[in-house]
Amino acid sequence: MSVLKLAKLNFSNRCYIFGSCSGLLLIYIGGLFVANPFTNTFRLLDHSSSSLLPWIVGGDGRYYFPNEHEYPQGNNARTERAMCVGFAVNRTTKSFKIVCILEMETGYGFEINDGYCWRLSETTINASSKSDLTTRMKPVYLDGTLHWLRNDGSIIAFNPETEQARMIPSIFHRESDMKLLFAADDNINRLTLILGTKETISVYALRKNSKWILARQIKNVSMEDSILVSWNMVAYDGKHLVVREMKKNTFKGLVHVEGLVHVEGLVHVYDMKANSWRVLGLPWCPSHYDRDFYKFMPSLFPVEEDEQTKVIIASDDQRIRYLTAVMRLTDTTK
Ligand SMILES: *[C@@H]1O[C@H](CO)[C@@H](O)[C@H](O)[C@H]1NC(C)=O
Ligand SMILES: *[C@@H]1O[C@H](CO)[C@@H](O)[C@H](O)[C@H]1NC(C)=O
Ligand SMILES: CC(=O)N[C@H]1CO[C@H](CO)[C@@H](O)[C@@H]1O
Repeated sequence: MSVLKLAKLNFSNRCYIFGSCSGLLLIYIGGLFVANPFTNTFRLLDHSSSSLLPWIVGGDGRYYFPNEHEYPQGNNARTERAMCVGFAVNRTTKSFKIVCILEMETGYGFEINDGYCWRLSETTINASSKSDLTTRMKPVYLDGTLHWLRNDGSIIAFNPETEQARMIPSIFHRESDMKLLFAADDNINRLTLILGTKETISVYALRKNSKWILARQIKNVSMEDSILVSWNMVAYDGKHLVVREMKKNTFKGLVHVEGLVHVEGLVHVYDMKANSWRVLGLPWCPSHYDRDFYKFMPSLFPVEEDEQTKVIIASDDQRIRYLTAVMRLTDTTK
């Protein structure tokens, strides 16, 4: 597989993709679903007894969290805390686990769902220094372990199978104008940190000694300052780096609405082997949701449950219409 498959997230109250792993999506559309877009199958999970998810997906203005942060809006909680939800698929057993990282007074705890129930892992981990999880930076699943990045560059690693947690004390220095992407290089099986300025994008790989080593430096894609609204690095797999640029609409003939800037998104892909940029497409995407891109690799992994525990959903359920629409986004034949 040489090309990144992207599933674009259409962010609205009704829809949020939490994760994509081995061809399965963890997605919220009025309910929490695990879906396989390739086989067009899905499964509804009960998230009501999770200590984190109702707070993230709720939208009624009442939010409470163990550390007593209050968010006035559900969408805020969603955009800023959705990265606490990790999604992992075990390719051998073809089973999935959802892991929520819980920030507590002195450290972190983990809540796990294996498709049936939510439970708190006995594992907790204390950090030696205080640093927040990097907002909106999705956890990276590598070597059977979920990794969450903190603002100081250290990483919290949790293995959903063994339920062992550890801190990786890596640090990096980031200038305030630098863009950041936490990812994995699938070729060399290493965690990767990508720091970008408008001129240069630097790719760092994590060594066994917990040091970030500069692996690669590439020139940015040329972006026209006069029409550039924002840009971000949104996906990386070791072969390709995906950059999303938001720029003022330059199409002629569009009715200009006063006070409203027409913004369009442009997706650039850098081929790490060919050392070249190309334009992937010009999808419509809302300007403020930079990170809503997902690597997607079709698989035949099942999501169905056994008949006894199956949650029946009417076929005309509104949520299924949305879910089907989102699953279609990943159709790579179009
Ligand atoms: C973390 O710190 C708390 C309070 O100091 C302590 O009770 C707990 O045992 C510690 N956990 C670990 C895993 O060290
Ligand atoms: C998948 O599950 C099996 C059985 O529990 C376990 O031995 C294996 O380590 C798991 N693989 C990963 C990558 O977690
Ligand atoms: C926006 C911006 O700074 N673009 C620069 C990207 O890098 C090229 C050289 O590779 C410059 O010419 C552009 O000005």
